[in-house]
Amino acid sequence: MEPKKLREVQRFLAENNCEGLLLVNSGWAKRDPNVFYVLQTDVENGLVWIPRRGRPCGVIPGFEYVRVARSSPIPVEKGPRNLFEWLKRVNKGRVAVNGAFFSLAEQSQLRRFFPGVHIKDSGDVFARVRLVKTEDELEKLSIAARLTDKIFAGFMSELCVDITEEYARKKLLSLIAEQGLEVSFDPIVASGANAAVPHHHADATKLAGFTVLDWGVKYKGYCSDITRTVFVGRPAGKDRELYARLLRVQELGIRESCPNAQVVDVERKVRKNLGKLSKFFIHRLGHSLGIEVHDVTPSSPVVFQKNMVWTVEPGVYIPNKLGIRIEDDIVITRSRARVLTKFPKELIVIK
Ligand SMILES: [Mn+2]
Repeated sequence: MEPKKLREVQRFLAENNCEGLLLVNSGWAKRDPNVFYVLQTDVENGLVWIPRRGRPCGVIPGFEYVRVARSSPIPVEKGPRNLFEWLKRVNKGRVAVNGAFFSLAEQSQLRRFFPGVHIKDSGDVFARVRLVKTEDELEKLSIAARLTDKIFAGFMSELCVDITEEYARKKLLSLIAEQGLEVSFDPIVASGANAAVPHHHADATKLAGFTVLDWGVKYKGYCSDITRTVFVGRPAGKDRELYARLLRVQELGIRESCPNAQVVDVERKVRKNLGKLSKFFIHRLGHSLGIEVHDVTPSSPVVFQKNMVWTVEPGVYIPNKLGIRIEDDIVITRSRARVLTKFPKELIVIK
């Protein structure tokens, strides 16, 4: 954890009179991304303890200890059978936890060792810390984007008429695996009327008409997220116009994303420019990007700042008819937005 980020967490602990902040992973299905953020590796089970003063520490079960200790940027210790017992050494009564990932079952385990413990929700602390990326994170995110561009070029050349969404999705998955990468989420391939459903699950539908391809990879735990919409078949003039309109608006969204701009204001401008089509734009303009593909953000309105990484992804979804979405990943610099995903955006027609 960068010293500046650590200080931000510790300031919260001091202000709230907590001994420290406890993060818990218990099982692959219940992992707090903040544990990855601190340890920079995935553990099935483990604790992270961030004391009010001093360095954070990882508490890892014996069988995982050697692997984690080798790569962790913070000191780690081999934990006892019940990891919570380790806390006896450090905790005196008031603990902050990440309420979004700390279960009632964990709460009762904690109370077994500390009957009178006072538990405080850390709320937005990590959301604020993770919002602005470090140089190291920016490098990983831009490599993820670069790899995405490269894979997309290969994927496009595999697309043709007469294949199904599911076939295209599997092809993409194999191209990602060939690069030794993992997906940042299950790729979306949505064609024709299916594309009107933003999170459509690929099925046996043959590609025809506007086809939304929305996917991303993880590089060292850091995500990319890109969407291009291609046309399979022969687009009519009005299809090309609709696509061009959305592309202009997407580029406007990128231009308007600069330091001190409110995210909601950028979205408002995009909607205004979509005019009557804005009623078919049924989701947010974008989201933060980091170790989660929809990275956690504070509950208060976000103002763009230098080194934030965001997506810009307006879409038009006409129910039972068509869907188009164009998405890039951007990083906010001192004066503007720099685009990380560089795959071309002119309408690709597949015949
Ligand atoms: Mn996205």
